[in-house]
Amino acid sequence: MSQPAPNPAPSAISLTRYLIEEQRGGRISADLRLLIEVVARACKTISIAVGKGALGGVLGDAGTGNIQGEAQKKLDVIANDVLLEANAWGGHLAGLASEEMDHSQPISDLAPDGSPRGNYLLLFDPLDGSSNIDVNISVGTIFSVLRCPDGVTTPGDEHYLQPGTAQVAAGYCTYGPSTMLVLTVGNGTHAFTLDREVGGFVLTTRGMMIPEETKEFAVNVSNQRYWQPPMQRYIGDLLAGKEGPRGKDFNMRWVASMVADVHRILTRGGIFSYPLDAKCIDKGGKLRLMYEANPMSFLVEQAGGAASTGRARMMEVQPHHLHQRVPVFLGSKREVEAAVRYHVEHDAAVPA
Ligand code: P6P
Repeated sequence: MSQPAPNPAPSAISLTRYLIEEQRGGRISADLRLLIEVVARACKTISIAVGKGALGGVLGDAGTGNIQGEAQKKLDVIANDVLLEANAWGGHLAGLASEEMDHSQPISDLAPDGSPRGNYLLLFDPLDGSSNIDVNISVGTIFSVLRCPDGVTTPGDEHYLQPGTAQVAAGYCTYGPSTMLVLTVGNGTHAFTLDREVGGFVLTTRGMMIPEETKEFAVNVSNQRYWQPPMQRYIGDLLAGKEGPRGKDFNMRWVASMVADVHRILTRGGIFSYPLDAKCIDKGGKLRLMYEANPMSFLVEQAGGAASTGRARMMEVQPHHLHQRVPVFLGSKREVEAAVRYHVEHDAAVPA
C-alpha cells in the first residue's frame, strides 16, 4: 500500500505572500501591495545602516536641524534619504511627507520626468527615537498611507490633512535585537521578523492582540510637575498601587523610543502616554499626529486596543497642519478608557 504523501511542512509565510493574500481577498490593491514592499525594502536598508553603529561612521549629529527644532542625527538624514530614493521610482505614490522635511513632496518633484505616479500618499518618521541611537537603544521607522484625493495630480500639504480613519495602511519597523515590521492594512495587526539569511520579512505573529487590562504604564515621569491636573491625578493613582483607588500595583517602563514602547504594548499590553504638559502645550503636544500618533493608533485599534488624545479618539482628529502635535494615550483598551475618564471628569468639573 502506498504511503500517504507527507504533509508539507507549513512553509513560513513571507511578507510578500501575506500581501498577496490580502490583495486576493480584495482588501488591498496591487499598487498598495507594491508600495508596502518598497517601504519594507527601505527598512531593510535602514536596518543595515543602524546595525553598523560606530563601525559605519553613522553615529552622532548631522550638524543640521529639522522643522521640529530638533538637531538631526546622521541616521535621521540617512533613513530619510533611503525612503525618498526607494519611493521616487516605484510608481505607487502621488507624494510623500516626512518628519524631517518642512513640506510634503509631490512625486513629480522627486522622480525623473516620465516616471509613473500612483494614487497614494506616504507619510513617515524615518527614524523615530533617534536620540537613542548613540546609546544603542532600539529605534524605528513609522509610516502611514493615505489615498491622494481624486483629481489631485500634484498634492500639496493640504491634501495630507486627513483624519487617521482615512489611513489604508500603517506600520513601523523596529531596529532592535531583531528587526521587526509590524503592519496593518485594516485587517488586524501582524508582526514580521527579518530573516537576515534570506533577506526577507517572515510572518511571526498573525493577529497581535493587546490585553484589555494592564498593570504597566509608559510615561516620562520627569515631566510630572508640568502635567495638567487630570494627568497628575491619574498617574498619582497608578503610583498609589493596591492601597490606592486603583487597588493594584503598577509597573513602569519608558524607553523614550515610541516604536520600542508601542511594540512592548502590542506584545504584552500596557498604556503609553505623552500628555500635554506646560513645556509643549503651546505646540499642542510633543508627538506628531500624522506620522507618529495616527499610524500607531491604527495599529493599536486593529489589535483590540484604544488610542485617544485624552479627550477624543485619536483617529477622528481632523488635522490642520502637516506637523501638528497631539497628546497621546494608547494601549490596553480599559486602561486608556480609565485615563480618558480622569480628563473628562476634570473638564466637566471646571466651571464654564
Ligand atoms: P522624551 C522620540 O524623540 C520621541 O519622539 C518618541 O519616540 C518618544 O516616545 C518621545 O519622543 C520621548 O520623549 O521627552 O521622553 O525624550
